[in-house]
Amino acid sequence: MYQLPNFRPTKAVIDLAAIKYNIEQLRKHLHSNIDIIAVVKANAYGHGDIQVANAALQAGASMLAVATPEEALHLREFIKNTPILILGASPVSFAPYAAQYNITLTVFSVDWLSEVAKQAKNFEKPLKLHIKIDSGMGRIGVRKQTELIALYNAIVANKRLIIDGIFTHFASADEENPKQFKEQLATFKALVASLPEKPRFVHAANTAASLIKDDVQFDAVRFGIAMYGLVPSPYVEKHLPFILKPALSLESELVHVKKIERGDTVSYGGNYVAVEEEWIGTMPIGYADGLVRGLAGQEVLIQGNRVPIVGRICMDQCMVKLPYNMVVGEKVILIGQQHQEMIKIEEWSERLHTIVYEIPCMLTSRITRIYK
Ligand code: PMH
Repeated sequence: MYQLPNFRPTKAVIDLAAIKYNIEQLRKHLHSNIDIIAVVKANAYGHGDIQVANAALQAGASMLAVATPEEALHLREFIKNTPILILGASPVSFAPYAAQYNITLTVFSVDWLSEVAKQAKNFEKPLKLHIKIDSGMGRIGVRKQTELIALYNAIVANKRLIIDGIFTHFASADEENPKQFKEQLATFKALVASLPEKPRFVHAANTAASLIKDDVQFDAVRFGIAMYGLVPSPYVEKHLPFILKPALSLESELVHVKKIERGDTVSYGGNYVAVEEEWIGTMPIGYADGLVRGLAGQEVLIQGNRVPIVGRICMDQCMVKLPYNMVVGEKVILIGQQHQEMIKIEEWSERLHTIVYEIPCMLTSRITRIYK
């Protein structure tokens, strides 16, 4: 793939070996006949869809899952034969493209299906479908047995449509209280059992369910966040069956270093005021890169020291308070390890009162992803 040279020193480094390691560990943890569906939606949670998908396939995944038609078509340009499942709703107008490019669609509405069925005779190849069950997530999916059977019959009646799978999604598999998880699992199992014939792929488990729940592997698991080496929740962290290796680090460099005097201010609003002589470094990363303003005060690593971001974060730049004079070009780690110190994605997500998932997704396309 053609990549422009990277002049700006701000970059996300993606360790594909870590991604492979995480999948290989999952492979060992699962029963041997279970397929791994690598969830690479949202540009592989911000890590880079094609590179992550290839690494995942090399490590033992056999299917890819995305959220939108655009994401599926982008993958298909580079990855020819692997099944790609779109987990979200696709417009009827996309169905002919899906059939042509071997992209599997999620179906949960009889109305949608009858519109697609009308066009199906013109499809170049049969269209593969996975039925989505809403067992309690309340997002998309069939909720009642009558709806499910109607959908099933409508698919079976059309020779150009194939029921390749049926699946559901858990709302709270990563939480300590198992009540909702158990109810969802029972609902899903009962609905699957009501079908005249089991589709090839029954799947339900996300990362949390794959790692810490029993009796939930069915034919395949959908592995997302842990593939990137991140843990869905503190509860899952306590029960992890194997260690995960984070794949993403974020780095930059000092582009300017200066001494300021007591009373001097830093950045917009002038609300960071030096209380003594201070060394201030400037880094070329800001909120337009995903270093959102709520991260003011967050520490970064320089020469193995924890150093705080001071003043307001600007669109393209921000400032740090250095412990002493340093040279321009000094490396800065915003996420990752330097010497004995480590800044985990969890540190950012806690500061921002969010989940780890959101952090790599919010690094914008201006940040070049480098692969190692
Ligand atoms: N399957 C579906 C349908 C999903 O929506 C997701 C993640 C996964 C599997 C993978 O989950 P994991 O990353 O926990 O393994 N979806 C989302 C979401 O919609 N918001 O955050 C994560």
